[in-house]
Amino acid sequence: MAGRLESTSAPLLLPHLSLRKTYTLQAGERQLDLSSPVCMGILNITPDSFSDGAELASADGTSFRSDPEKVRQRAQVMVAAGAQILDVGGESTRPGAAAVALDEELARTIPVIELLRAEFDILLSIDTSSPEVMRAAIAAGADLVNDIRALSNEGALAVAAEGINPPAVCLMHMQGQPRTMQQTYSYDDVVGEVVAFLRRRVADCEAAGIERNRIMIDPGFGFGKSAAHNYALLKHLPGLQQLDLPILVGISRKSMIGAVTGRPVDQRLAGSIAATALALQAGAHVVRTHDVEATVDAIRIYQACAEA
Ligand code: PT1
Repeated sequence: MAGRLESTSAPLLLPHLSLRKTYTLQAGERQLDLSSPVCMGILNITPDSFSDGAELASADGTSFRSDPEKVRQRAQVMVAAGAQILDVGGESTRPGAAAVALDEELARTIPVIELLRAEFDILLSIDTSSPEVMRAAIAAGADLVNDIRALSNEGALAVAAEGINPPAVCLMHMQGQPRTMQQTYSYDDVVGEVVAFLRRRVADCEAAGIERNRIMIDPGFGFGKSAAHNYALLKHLPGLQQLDLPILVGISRKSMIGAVTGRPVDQRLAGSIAATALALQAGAHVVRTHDVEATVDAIRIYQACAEA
């Protein structure tokens, strides 16, 4: 890598390209090579138009159930487009969303993990904060626990550390709780506070017995942050590299894209991809997205540039 950069006549035009560290994430018994960035496809099992979950609904019932055939198809399309992780979530965590009952979250997510595990040889992620859901999802074949609350619920750290081949974990920063997080937030130094928070949670994980090679970090775009906070975090994403862990970003279709482009959720693809390219250049290793095909193209363009 360094040799390639030295051979160019205008060194360090894109300085972050030379700073990327590579990792291998241990996730259950699987390994994820992060020497080039990877795409995590979103499979939201929620009655939520933002996330397309509504399209996965089965016809009947008052509680939300997904149609297995639609889920399988959506997953198949994402895997064929190059997703290396599928992130299954049963609790909407976008701004304003209410909490979901444990039984409902289990009923939404566990059958989906089981069906995906039977069909796909890729990393499966469970997007939850509930230790009960984590344990059931891991038993059903999940390799990664993606927790917007960074394993802060009682018992979550212990579940994530359990067993001989524990899951990987993604620790995310959030200020407040999804239902109200966009009503009030305050920072003196958003980048410094996010880094300090993640550093503490990583230390808590290690103290609970979670090995470092199973940990990813995430600044939590849109979670208790203004558009300006989100863009400060994107600009200063290289600052997260001081924790020496893989970095996951979730930008896809979020209000930070709408705030700048003025576009509604269904017209935010171009803006999301532009922000993704910046995040990749700033060192992101995993990109969580609804739009796998376009995101994988962005990753390929980034990678070609990095290797030039
Ligand atoms: C994320 C993420 C996530 N985002 C991880 N998990 C969501 N690790 C769910 C908006 O501003 O970034 N990282 N799980 C979705 N949450 C949001 C938040 C959706 C904000 C939309 C917004 O529009």
